This record gives sequence, structure tokens and C-alpha cells, in this order.
Amino acid sequence: MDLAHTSHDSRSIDPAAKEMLRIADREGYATIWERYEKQQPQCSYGQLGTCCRICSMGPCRIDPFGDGPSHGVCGATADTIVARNLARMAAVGSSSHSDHGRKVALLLKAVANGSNTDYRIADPEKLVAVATRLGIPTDGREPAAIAGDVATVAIDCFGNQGEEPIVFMEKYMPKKRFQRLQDLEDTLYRTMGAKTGFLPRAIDREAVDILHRTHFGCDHDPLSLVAQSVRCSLSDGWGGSLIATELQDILLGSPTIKPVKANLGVLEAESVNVVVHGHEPILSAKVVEMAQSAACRAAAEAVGAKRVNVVGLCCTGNEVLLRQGVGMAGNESHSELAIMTGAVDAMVVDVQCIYPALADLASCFHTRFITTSEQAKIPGALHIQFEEQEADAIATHIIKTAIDAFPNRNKARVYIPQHTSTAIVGFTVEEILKALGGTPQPLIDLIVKGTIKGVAGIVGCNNVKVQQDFFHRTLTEELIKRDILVIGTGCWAIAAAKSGLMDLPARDLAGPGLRAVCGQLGIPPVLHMGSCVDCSRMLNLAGTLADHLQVDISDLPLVGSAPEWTTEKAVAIGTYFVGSGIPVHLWPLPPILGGPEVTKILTSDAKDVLGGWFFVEEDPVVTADRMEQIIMERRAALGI
Ligand code: SF4
Ligand code: MSK
Repeated sequence: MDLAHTSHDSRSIDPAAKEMLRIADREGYATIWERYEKQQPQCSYGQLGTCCRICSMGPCRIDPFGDGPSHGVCGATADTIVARNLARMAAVGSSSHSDHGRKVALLLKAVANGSNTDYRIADPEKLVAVATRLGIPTDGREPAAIAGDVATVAIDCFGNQGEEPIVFMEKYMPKKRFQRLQDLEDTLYRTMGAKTGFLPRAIDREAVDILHRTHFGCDHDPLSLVAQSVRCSLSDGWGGSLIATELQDILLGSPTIKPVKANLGVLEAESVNVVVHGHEPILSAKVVEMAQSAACRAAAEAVGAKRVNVVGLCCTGNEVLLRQGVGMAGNESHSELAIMTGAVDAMVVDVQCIYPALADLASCFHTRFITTSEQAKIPGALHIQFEEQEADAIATHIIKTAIDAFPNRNKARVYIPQHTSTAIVGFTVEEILKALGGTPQPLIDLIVKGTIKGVAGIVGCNNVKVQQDFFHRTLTEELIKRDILVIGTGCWAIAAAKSGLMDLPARDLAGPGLRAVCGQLGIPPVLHMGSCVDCSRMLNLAGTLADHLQVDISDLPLVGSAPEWTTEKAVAIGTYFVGSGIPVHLWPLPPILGGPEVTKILTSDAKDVLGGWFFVEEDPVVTADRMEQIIMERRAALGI
């Protein structure tokens, strides 16, 4: 694959992006693509994972080809260095998702005890479902009392100091998977002679454990470091992310199946455009809600605008897309392009996946670039601190800031590429089961018959090393062609939505079995399950199928991919999929290849131990071949 992008067409397959990149070239706006070229050649040690700067005797680097030192100053090997770096990536990724979940749990507690009145229990049915799953009594109890107990259990998952596994995982993970992970603890104790667990004890503890064990002079054993990376990542998937998803549904409403529009064409030339970007819908859902208030509507009209048009980017965009039907401006690599339209009056960001370059770019336009979190401050931005207990007032203030910017818009510089696709979104586990008549049995029957061969979950970002959306789109098309149902989240989901793969006519691209199922159920062959934290919905679906069949997740014809991954959160997601028994494809290369033992553990040994493992592949068609092969092998093992 050509990494040195020389034209807009080699940078993205998205027609709207191509148009905007021509404008960028003409006007001289810097983009991720241009900065990437200036970074060439990138450091090979970093790409292989063999550089260490954990202590001040370093930085040390190991040349895996034997030219140069084979050990760091302290004696650390390439495998130790690679495993430590990987563990730290998993800890950061897990912490990002889980800290998001913590905020939602604390908000639910505040709503339950009445100290926050700007939010409410929007989905009492989901509240009862979550409480029942956790073993919390619900009969004859007020929603606030139930919510208080749910919040307490969730908060305890973060800070529990005992050795027992976190409650959310115990109650949500399918029984056979839970048992397997428990048994592994004994097996590893016997083989390694050291205590190594896979079941997380507390969400915060597992990340702190990694920070401790990767401190100078602690854990140097690649297997032990990888095992803790799996445990920490599982605390994200079956802990922090799961808590975020479940409790957001309670507080903001569970998503329902609905059509939406996706791509930069959702911006409106005559309206005040507010782009919400980041991950936490506690803010973005409020911005959407307050934009519809009479006061904001009147203020917009007073400056000559048609209305306030809130649109989304990245995962907070996915959250408001699923719940409130908000238009989706694009995925990660679209964030700069949105500002370049000249039609964005405010870009409001919370946390994660926000380029600091956006502040400089916004300053070339009238666009107010607004940061809202003390955890994501960006020089050059206007900071309006978001506080949950004053959510209505702060969201209104943010919208008024956008409205005030609207008259400064230079209409001559506005260019909105007229591209949008329709996407049917909102396929939560609950909505999928509802479509199937309330039970997973029809889906299982279709898989047993081979009408659908299996299910592929695709996640992750855009990455400048891959032509934007190319891998997402090609891999997805290849899989549905082979009668493999594709589900997914994050920036992949946005790529699929923009590509039209989530619209009903996309069923014509599917194989005969999947096409027929889509026709019968009135669904697309590619299902949007939400934001990055909503990868927990995919785990939950896998767990539902496994428990229904009384098998382990690793027995099911399921496979995962993160084909344009960028962030440490993607490392955590991939690792908790593997820890849950699902094989995961990755591209671009993860920074582990400089450690042969770590590479072997993750790509081979994990298969026997966990039932899930990683593989890397650059070509989307070959990737689809391998994913199909894994699915067929699992089908054969099940005797179907
Ligand atoms: Fe070098 Fe060891 Fe220090 Fe890492 S911990 S920088 S390998 S001396
Ligand atoms: S937003 S983690 S770039 S998917 Fe969740 Fe997209 Fe990846 Fe961020």
C-alpha cells in the first residue's frame, strides 16, 4: 500500500473528503495527511515497539535484526520492552473508556439522590432490566431507589479493594467464558509458578496494576505483562464500557432503530451549525436537547439563521445519532474537513480523538472551537467547562456562543460538499432481539442452517496510514458478500454509514442467504451498534448467543477486526475481544513485532489459552478470506 499520499484520491475514498482535500490543497490548509508526510520516515524502533524511555538511564532501543545492543541499560530485552509498552497502551485505552463510564455512574447516583435535576431516568424499563441482571430487587420500588442501587454497584466496580471479580462482569459475561477465565488462573499458576489472574478485581486497580508493574525494575516477563493487559482490557469491555453503555441508556434513553443521514452534507448553509465531537453524550445529548429550546430557536432566527443544526462527529456523534437521530458529519479524519467547509459556527468537543490541530484551523475561520473538559484542554480553544449539575445552562451557553459566531461567517468561503447517505441505525441487543421476535433463536437457526455463516464485528478509527474508509468499506463488502452479517461501532460504523452500507438497498451487495434475511426482517446487512464504549453491546450479543446455546463465546462463529485502528482504546477493545474468545484482525501493524515472544503469545499461544488471538493483514480481501476461514472452522467444530 502506498503510504506517501500524493493526491486527494489516495487519501480517502469518501467523495466529500476528496472535494474538501482539493480545497485544502488550494487554500494551503494543513491536514493530518500533510503532517504525516512531513513525519516520514517514521522511527522503525517505535513501529516495532522496541524503544523504552521508562527510566532516565534511557531512552534505550533494541535493534531486532541484531545490529546493535540486544538489551537496554538495565538489561531489559526486546520482549520486555514491547510487552511493557503494549501493557501501557491497554491501560490508557481501558482507562479512557472506563473513566467515561465512571462519570455516567456518578451522574446516575446524583440523579437518584436528587442532587442533579438536569437529567432524569429516561428509560425506566432499561433500569429495571439492568437492576434485575445485577440481582437488585425492583418489585414495588421507586425508580430512584433502584437507580441508586445500580449506581452503587457500578461505582463499586471501580474501587472495590477485594479479590473477587467485578460484579458487572460476573453478571453479564456468559457462564462458560467466566469459568474458563477462572480456570486459567489455576493453570497459569501451575505453569508459571506465579499468581496471574484474568478476571478483573476492580476497574481502577487493573490500570494502576499495569502502571505499577511497568515501573522501572518490576515485571519483565512478557507472558505476565500480556496476561495483565488482557485482565485490564476485560475490565474495560465487561466493566467501564459496559457501565457507560448500560447507564447512558438509563439516563439518556435506549437507542431505537431509525434512519439518519451521514456525511458532510448534513451541514446546512442557512443554519447555525454546531458540531459535537468526542465521546461523552452527557454533554452532546444536552447540546442537542437545548438547541431545540424556544430560546435557542429564537436567538438563531434573530441573527438570520433558519435554525440551530447540531451534527455529530466520531463517537459522541454516534451516541446522539443513535438516540436522537442527529445527522453524522463524519468520522475521525473528517474533523478537519468539517471546519474547512467554513459553515461550522462551533465545534464543541469533550474527550478523546480530538486533534489539537483543530484549534489552529478553526482560527482561520469564524468557527468557535470549544473545549469543555478539564481532561481535554487544547491551546487556542475557547474553554467552557461543562458541569453536569448545570448542564442545561451550560449547553444553552455553548449554543448561544455558536449563534453569536454565525453573523461572522464569510458566506463566500462556505463550501458544503453535497454528499449524504441514508443509514438505518440503532441496532442495540434489545432492538436486535425485538426484530427477531424477542429471542436469539431465529438468528441461531439462521447460523445453524448456514443462511448466515457467522457474524463479524468491526471497530475502530481512521488512520492516516490507510486510505480513509478504504479498508472499512472493502472488508465490509467482502464479508457481506460471503453471507457474514457485519456489526460494529465507532468510526467504522460512520464509514459504513457514509458508504451506504447501512441502507436497505445494500442488501443487494450481500450473498443470497444474508440478502434474503435482510429482506424478511427489513434490515440492512451491516448493523450500527453504537460508539466505541458500545463495543460492550457486541460482547453482550455474543454472550447472549453463547448462554442461549450453553457454549463459550470462543465456540461461536464470530470474528473481529479493527482495520484502520489508531488509538490506545482500540488496543484495549481488540484485547478484550481476544480475552473474550474472539479472533481479531488488525491493520495497521501494532507495535509488537520487535518482540518475537510477545508476537507469538498474541498471534498463536492465545488461541489455545483464550480461544481468541490477533492476526495482522494489509489486504482487505485476504483479510475477509481469513475471517471467513475462521468462521468456517468454528462452524465445523460445532458440527454445523
Ligand atoms: Fe533503558 Fe531499562 Fe530504563 Fe527502559 S527501563 S529506559 S530499557 S534502562
Ligand atoms: S472515535 S477511538 S477514532 S473509532 Fe470512538 Fe473513532 Fe477510534 Fe476515536
